[in-house]
Amino acid sequence: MQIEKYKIQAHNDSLLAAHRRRIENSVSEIKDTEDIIQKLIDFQVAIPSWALGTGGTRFGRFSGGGEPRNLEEKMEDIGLLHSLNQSGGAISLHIPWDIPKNIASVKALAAQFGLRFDAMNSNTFQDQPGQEHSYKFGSLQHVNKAVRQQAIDHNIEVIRHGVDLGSESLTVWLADGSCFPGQLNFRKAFQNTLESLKEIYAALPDNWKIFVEYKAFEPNFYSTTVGDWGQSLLYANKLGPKAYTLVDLGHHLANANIEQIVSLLLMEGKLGGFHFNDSKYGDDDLTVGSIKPYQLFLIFNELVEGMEAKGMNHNTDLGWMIDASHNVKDPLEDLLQSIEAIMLSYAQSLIVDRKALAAAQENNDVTAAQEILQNAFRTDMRAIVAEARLRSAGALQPLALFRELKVRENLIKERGLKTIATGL
Ligand code: RM4
Ligand code: MN
Ligand code: MN
Repeated sequence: MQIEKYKIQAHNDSLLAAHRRRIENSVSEIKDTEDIIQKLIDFQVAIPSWALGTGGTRFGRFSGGGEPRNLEEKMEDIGLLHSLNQSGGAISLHIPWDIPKNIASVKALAAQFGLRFDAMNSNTFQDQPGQEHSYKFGSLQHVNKAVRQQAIDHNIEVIRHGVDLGSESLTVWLADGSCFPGQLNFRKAFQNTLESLKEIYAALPDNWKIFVEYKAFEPNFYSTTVGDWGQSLLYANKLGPKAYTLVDLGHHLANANIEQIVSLLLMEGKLGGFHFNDSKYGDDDLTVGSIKPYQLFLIFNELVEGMEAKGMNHNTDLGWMIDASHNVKDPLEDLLQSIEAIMLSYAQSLIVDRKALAAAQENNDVTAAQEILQNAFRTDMRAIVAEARLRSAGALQPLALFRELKVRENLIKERGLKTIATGL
């Protein structure tokens, strides 16, 4: 299914008068709105190929219907989403869940939907049918070189698929670790992992980056071999200039100060990728901004401040991706909500009065500093974000239009009620 342009146009026309009133009000209250709108238009977030189906937990999975049955249908879903909000113009593939069968036709489809191939993701956390060695006790860290080699070869194969598609980065997330004290020699596990990563690093094309993603716990519950940003940064530094740390919002221990982490990683020039989601307890993979919107804003505030300090391009110099699992909501609706939350936080972080904040910091004026941040966070940026969508031919209200057009009902008609997407 595709959404015809005239339907988006009609939807926008019906809402235009009310939108005009709101945007005029915002423009009169907020400085530099043209610059902000342009930045919002440029900002694109990748959608992972595993986020289009219903997610599940180890207790169960409740399929919602009309799930994409193959890579082409997943791309079609992202195309739908992108046509509604014009902010999800990239796809991130997980191999082997989504191995492209026909490169030329997959590329043509991507071009048709206006999508680019973002970071490739390898998978050595599951055993695949016919695989020689098991990853039960780890992959790149494994005590047996043959297992490590298999995992290295897999990552190199993922790079090859990425090269075919025009991707320029590899994200390595490892489930490696241990479940019980004594199970692992921490130093050996680290060294094995480092050596394995070095072999993968050596296979990277010149223009590629490798992102080392960390996670504090799960599926291993005693230790994780890339468990936090310190460990990830150690690997990234030892690997070389093409290696970066990837921050996934759900991969920290409770109450970690993620905004401080991203600030320092940016300072070191070692923040490479970012996975958006939200959580209350752990790696919950909930809709972005649904639980802790202020934290999301504070993180964006540091991202923008840190990128500005380094003269980085907000859109292209970091790999932005949503990494969420949709267990009870329609995945496409959930993704529309996530992108909206990202754009709102990004927009709010762009209006922080940085000069005044720096002055307050220099004067130890704690109250003023807090006021400056909260002023930005409490500013309603919805009309500005909608205006950016309008100018790039998206819908003023993507979620409302998604429902009006009965997109899910149509997908169920096309694909059936019982389809299951590959993924977790
Ligand atoms: C992991 C991690 C990875 C993602 C997998 C599916 O927890 O967040 O980025 O690829 O889940
Ligand atoms: Mn992730
Ligand atoms: Mn995760």
